[in-house]
Amino acid sequence: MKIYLDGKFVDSAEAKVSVFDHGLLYGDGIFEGIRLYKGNVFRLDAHLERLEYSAKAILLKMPWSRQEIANATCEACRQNGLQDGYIRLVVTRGVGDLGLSPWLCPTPSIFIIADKINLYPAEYYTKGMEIVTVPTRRVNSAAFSPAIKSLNYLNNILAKIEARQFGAPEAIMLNDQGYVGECTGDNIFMVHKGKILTPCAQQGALKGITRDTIFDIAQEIGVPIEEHDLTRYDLWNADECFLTGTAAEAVPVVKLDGRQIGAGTPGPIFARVLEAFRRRVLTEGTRI
Ligand code: PXG
Repeated sequence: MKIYLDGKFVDSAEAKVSVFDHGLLYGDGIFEGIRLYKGNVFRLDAHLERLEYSAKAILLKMPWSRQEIANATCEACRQNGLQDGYIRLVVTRGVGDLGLSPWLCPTPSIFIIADKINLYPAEYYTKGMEIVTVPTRRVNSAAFSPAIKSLNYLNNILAKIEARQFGAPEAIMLNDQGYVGECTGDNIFMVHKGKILTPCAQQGALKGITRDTIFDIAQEIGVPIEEHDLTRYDLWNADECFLTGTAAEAVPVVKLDGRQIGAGTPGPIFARVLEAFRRRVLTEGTRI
């Protein structure tokens, strides 16, 4: 496998970063997870815009243009002969002495891994997923904005561990006020009386690229959609529930904390959303 690392393609065995990189020492860096579908990098421009926003939020000045990063991303897919896959684009603060000051690091690093993707089992999409709510709360959005896709995912990882301990593949994370934020690596949506609802970023949700796509799809298929504060009570009484993310795409949820949601099967609005999503992934984005 060839990895793009600071302007060059190198074999994966040589793709190494320093132990003094602050991305490793402090989680000081940002990333994007992007999908390649049949030679189409889905919404690449939106991912690179979010990367720029994350960089700006942590005062990391990226010395590369959006076009340069886009070209490197597409080239990483071509170099590895991929038509379908998963792209991990990482920008670290770079190498610096010990101490958390980012000004110790004069040069940020960038690397891009284009690889095959591990998908959820197909039956999650046909039968629906069973998930749980975990005790680990989402970090308060005033302390650390959930919109920053940073290299520090411990909050989500702790929740993921708890999900697994409860035998679930994904978990709902509530924020410190008890409102639904998101899942460990996915945004959450519910359907109630024909309307799609999802928490806003301030309640602890990443501004997901797939989430944005659901807003466009809802408009396309004529289903009202809005951001709304959501509690577990709302989910218990939802007609449908589904998760979205770059890896998960859109996946239905039929049980939460052992309680059946809606009819206990993937719902009709979800089916329309998924159908529209699978059409869009082939047309919206950048050809490699
Ligand atoms: N919330 C969180 C916390 C995420 O990490 C999403 C929502 C969905 O956002 P997108 O932009 O993907 O629709 C994410 C994205 C992985 C992996 O390797 C995780 C994500 C994306 C791709 C791969 O586990 N999380």
